[in-house]
Amino acid sequence: MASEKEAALAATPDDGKPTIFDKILQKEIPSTVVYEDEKVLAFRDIAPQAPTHIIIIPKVRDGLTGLSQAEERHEDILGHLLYTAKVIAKQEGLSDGFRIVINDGPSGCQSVYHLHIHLLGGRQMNWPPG
Ligand code: DGP
Repeated sequence: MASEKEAALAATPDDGKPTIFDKILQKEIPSTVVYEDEKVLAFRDIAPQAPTHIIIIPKVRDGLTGLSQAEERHEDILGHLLYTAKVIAKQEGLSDGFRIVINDGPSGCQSVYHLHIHLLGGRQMNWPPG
């Protein structure tokens, strides 16, 4: 399996095709869903980098392939994604803290071009990140 960095450098930023997350949304490929509402879906990362590693995505991409593509109309969904991360952190029992990550573009190590938040927890994090 390619490393996350290799996957990110090989990824095609927004080629207009459905991403792996579209397939998860359509239930074409299975995932372990931990939270869902009318706007977002959250599921466990296939390659967890911490005991808890959850991906939170908007159900409608609406041009939001990455944070760098955000426009004013996305403010509500961006706020909802962040608030949902906090709700899920509580649900997962991450009372000592957690980390939120948004990778953007090749240098940011983004490999899936459907905006997503990583919620990581359950171990002591380090700083700076790699
Ligand atoms: P990023 O590198 O920020 O674009 O993160 C993409 C994440 O998506 C990465 O941590 C691995 C995860 N991922 C990729 N494919 C799948 C999949 O098929 N299922 C699940 N659950 N996660 C996936």
